[in-house]
Amino acid sequence: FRLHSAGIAGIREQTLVAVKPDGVQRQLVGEIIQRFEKRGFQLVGLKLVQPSRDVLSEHYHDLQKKPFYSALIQYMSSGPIVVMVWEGCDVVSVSRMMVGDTNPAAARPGTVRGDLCVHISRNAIHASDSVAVAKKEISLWFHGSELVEWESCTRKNNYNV
Ligand code: IDP
Ligand code: MG
Repeated sequence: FRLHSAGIAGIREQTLVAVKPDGVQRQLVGEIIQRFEKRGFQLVGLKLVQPSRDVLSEHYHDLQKKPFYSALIQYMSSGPIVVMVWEGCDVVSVSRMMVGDTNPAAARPGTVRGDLCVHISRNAIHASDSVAVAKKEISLWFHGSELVEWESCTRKNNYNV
């Protein structure tokens, strides 16, 4: 547990989470936000956007050569998404655990994908897969002025710092 050495800095890690078009259409936004809130993470950015193909192609540039790439861009641009920045200790890796396997059929019950969806082509949620990628994704989707630094009154209870 690295908080003792990292102190306050250790609880400032941030990740990008997005409710994909199927999740918004299926009215899962509240449920998904609630899971991150209840876990104890802190919301520092939130917006509903109709993503452009330009931003999506940057967001998924690593997958350009995959056979499902064009279907993925089509899916992701098919309607509004909710993008969020969540902050907290180990938020990147913990969010990935909360999201579950890319393929919902393999996602464990208790995860977002394991509880709320069934197929890899409509898997409801995105979360950054590393701290470095999170930094890139946050700056791709948010202007600095859209992120709010605020003092959570639960910090002492969540982290004892
Ligand atoms: P991740 O979202 O769990 O990080 P990635 O491998 O980064 O998974 O893939 C990004 C997204 O591309 C997935 O969430 C899913 O929407 C889509 N995707 C990945 N693999 C497939 C596939 O085999 N068929 C269809 N869509 C896929
Ligand atoms: Mg990924």
